[in-house]
Amino acid sequence: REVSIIGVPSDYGQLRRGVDMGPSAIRYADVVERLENLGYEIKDEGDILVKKETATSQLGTNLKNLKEVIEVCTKLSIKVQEVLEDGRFPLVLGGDHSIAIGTLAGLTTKYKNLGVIWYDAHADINTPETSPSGNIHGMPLAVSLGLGDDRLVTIGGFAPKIKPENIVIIGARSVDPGERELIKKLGIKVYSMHEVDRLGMTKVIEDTISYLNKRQVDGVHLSLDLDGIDPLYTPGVGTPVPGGITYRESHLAMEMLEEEGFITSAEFVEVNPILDERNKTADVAVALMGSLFGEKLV
Ligand code: DIR
Ligand code: MN
Ligand code: MN
Ligand code: MN
Repeated sequence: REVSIIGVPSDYGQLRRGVDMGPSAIRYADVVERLENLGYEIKDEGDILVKKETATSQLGTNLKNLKEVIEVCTKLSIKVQEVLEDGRFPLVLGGDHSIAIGTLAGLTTKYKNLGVIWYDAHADINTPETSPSGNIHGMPLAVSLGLGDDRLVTIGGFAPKIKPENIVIIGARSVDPGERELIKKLGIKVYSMHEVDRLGMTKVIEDTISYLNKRQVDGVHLSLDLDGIDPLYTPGVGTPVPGGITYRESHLAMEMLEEEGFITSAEFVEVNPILDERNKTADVAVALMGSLFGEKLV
């Protein structure tokens, strides 16, 4: 398979600076070499141009840096669409999780019944009304479902991008009250840490695969927030939450998804080298990409 790497050096979706350096940190962790060694043809498309603004704009809303997030996600959606048109696998490196709005807008120009696996400590399904922070990285799932600020919802010119019954959230352990209500109302499938503990990761991924297969999805996007993993292993994230998925469980999840030949695009987000310990979090991200692309001893 041919893979295109797209860096998105944006930190506008939240307030902890430094996550814009995530793509560099992941490249320094040798992502290209790692995947080339697995026999893939890798094209590093470089970074989406993200302007470093000194004054940002909320465009009269409670959404922080709304104007900048719209610009970044619009550019990213176009790039993702181009990569798909070239028949390549988009591998997006964040940046904070608001960039998923752009990734999903690009992907759904091709995939009309896309499945989404959201690997995250959070549900990222806040709307402007429910958000406690105004940070857009807490909103990409809602936006992609057509809920939230119209200028975000309509990026790419159509909405909604995805269906609630095509989403599986794995690793959730910090969910806001409004998010909880919306998840219930829409009947979104969630494997919180309770289910991960109780069922084990093997069963969680088996069930995820059969659930999405039943939905007859035409592609599956993996959106992996490094804060889904326990901060013991990935301390370099802006909103760490203890009690997360382990390093081994995460590898197992990636390996099982790879065995199924299931994933058609992926993004790895929220790597913040300023908050990290010796690039540990980027190293874990690249190790997980290795497993997602078929790295195994035997
Ligand atoms: C919180 C934090 N739910 C918010 N979200 C994070 O601000 O909406 N998502 N950190 O990854
Ligand atoms: Mn997230
Ligand atoms: Mn998160
Ligand atoms: Mn592995």
